Amino acid sequence: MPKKLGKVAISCAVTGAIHTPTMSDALPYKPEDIADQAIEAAEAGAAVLHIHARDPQDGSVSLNPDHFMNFLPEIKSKTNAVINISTGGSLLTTIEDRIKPSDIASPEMSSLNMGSMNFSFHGLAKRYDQFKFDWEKDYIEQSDSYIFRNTFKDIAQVEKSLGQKHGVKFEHECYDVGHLYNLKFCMDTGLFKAPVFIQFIFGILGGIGADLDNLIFMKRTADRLFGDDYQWSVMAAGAAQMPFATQAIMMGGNVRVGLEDSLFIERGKLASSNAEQVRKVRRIIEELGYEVASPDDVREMLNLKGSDKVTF
Ligand code: KMH
Ligand code: ZN
Repeated sequence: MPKKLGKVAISCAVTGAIHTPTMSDALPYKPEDIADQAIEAAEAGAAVLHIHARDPQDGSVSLNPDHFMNFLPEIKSKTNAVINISTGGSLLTTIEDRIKPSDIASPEMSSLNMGSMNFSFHGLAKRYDQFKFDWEKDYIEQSDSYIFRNTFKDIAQVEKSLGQKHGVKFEHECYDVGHLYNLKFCMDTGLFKAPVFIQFIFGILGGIGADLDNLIFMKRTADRLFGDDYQWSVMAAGAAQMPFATQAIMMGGNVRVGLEDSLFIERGKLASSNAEQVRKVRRIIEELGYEVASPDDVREMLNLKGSDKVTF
C-alpha cells in the first residue's frame, strides 16, 4: 500500500456573518442548531470549529457573549474539536465588542483579520424576492458601504486582550497580499510569534479574487516572508470553495469549509448541512492520498494551550 501523504486539518466555519436565513434553511442560527451542526461537522472530520453566534430569534449576527454561551458548553462536551471564536463577527461595531465573546470564553483559537478593507456582499440581495426576517434586505444591500476595520491598533488590541491575557492562538485571516505584509510587520515588531496560522481568503468582494494564480501568489509571498515559520489554510467563498480546497490540499496546505463561506455542496445545489461539506472535503483529502488531521494534531501543530484552559 502506498505511503500516506501529510495530514490536512479541516476547519469548519459553521454560520458566519455574511449569509442570512433566507438564503438557506440549512444555515443554523438557533443555539441548538449551531451546536448540532458543529458537533456533526466535528464527527465528520473537522478538527477546528470556527464559531460565530446569531440572535436566536431572528438569525441576525450577534456578538452577545450570552448567545455564544448558549451553545459552546454543549459543543465542548460532545467533541474534542478546537474551538475558534471569531473576532470579525460584525462589520458595524467596535473591535472591543468583537473581542468580548473570546474574552469571556477564552478559547484555544480566535480569528484575527489582518487589514482594513471593503467587505461587500450587496450583490446577493437581488437573488431573493422575499426575506424571512425584516433586517436581512437592508443588511445585505447596505454592505456596499461597509468598511471592515482592522487597523494595526485594532490588531494589537486583539493580541493584548486575547493573546497575552488568555493565551489564545490566532487564525490570521488574510484577504489580500498586503495583509501578509501586515502580519510580517507585526511579527517583526514582536507582536506574534512563529508558527503563525494563516488563512488565505479568496473571493470576498473587497479582497483578492478566487483565481488560481492568486493562490500561488499568496503562497509564494508567504513563503518568502515567513519561510518555514507558518502553517496555512485556504478558504474561498461561494463556488470556489471546493476547487480551492482541492488545490490547497495538493499544495500541502490545510482547508476551511462551512456554510459561513459557501451555502452550496455543488454548483446550484444547496448543502444540507456543514457536515455535508466536511464529508465532501474529507473524501477529496483521502482520495488524494492525504490523511485528515485530528484536533490533537492541530493542537500540536499550532502549540495550542489545550481545551482544559477554556472557560466554557
Ligand atoms: N467570513 C469570512 C470571509 C472572521 O470571522 O473573523 C471571514 C471571517 C471573518 O471568517
Ligand atoms: Zn468568521
